[in-house]
Amino acid sequence: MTTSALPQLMGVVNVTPDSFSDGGRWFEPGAAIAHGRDLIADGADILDIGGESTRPGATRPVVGEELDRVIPVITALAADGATVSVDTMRAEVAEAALAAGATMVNDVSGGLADPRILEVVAAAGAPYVAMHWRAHADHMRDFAVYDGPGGVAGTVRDELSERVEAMLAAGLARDRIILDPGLGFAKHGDHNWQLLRDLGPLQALGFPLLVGASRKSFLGRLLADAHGTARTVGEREHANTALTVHLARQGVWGLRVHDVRAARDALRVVERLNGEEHGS
Ligand code: PMM
Repeated sequence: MTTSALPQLMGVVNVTPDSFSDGGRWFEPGAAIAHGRDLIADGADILDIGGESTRPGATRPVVGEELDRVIPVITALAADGATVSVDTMRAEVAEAALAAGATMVNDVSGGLADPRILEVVAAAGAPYVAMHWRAHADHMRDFAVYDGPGGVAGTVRDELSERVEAMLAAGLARDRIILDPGLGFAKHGDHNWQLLRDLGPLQALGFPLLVGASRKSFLGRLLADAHGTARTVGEREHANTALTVHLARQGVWGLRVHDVRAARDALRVVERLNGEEHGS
């Protein structure tokens, strides 16, 4: 019976007009702050606040726009005492977010989009999530090719391993690094399933893993109806709950989720099955 620690739950606060999962819902700062508070009440360990949509085909906000979106929300939620991560690829945004109270940086590009971000994070001594990434959202689909001998799992491992070298060279401490396979980023449906099935090569690198499967389109396609129409974003939660249990049992460090309450319920079940006594 495994008794490994349960994953950290990172609740998503997208302060964007166009994220594919929840674009526009929390675009006003007041709505985003209230949503962050709800996620904490639901059991989030970390709030991940982002101002740039990475939906396939999305165009990037300019840096001033991104700052205007995230900084007021980070300031308010950090002042509440929440553990705040900023979801950004930009050094300037990471720097301002850390000054506003964020204590973690989640960079979907793993330092490729703006290499200076690594120096900013190293100087702050903050934990850094480096996701597997190949290109910006407007053309990432062109890069979804994994025909090397290691398959998708081996290729993602090798490319993240190169990013780790860059992080260490920039001065990040090894124990501040968290890796993420980047589900849905320059990956077709089957690539995501192969990664979920076989996290072993990535885990063998020896870093904690964060995984973000919540509401992604590969779940919508899995659950497509008889006409092949993908299940809508809001109706993919049960599939994500199944993945929450699967990933918790694989020993991942964290899960990036939209519905924290559902994920927390699933982790309670895992905890009970692991034999940890907690009431009835
Ligand atoms: N996915 C999205 C955004 N940020 N960060 C990490 N570390 N891992 C992910 O898988 C990830 C991310 C896109 O999803 P959203 O638009 O629903 O937030």
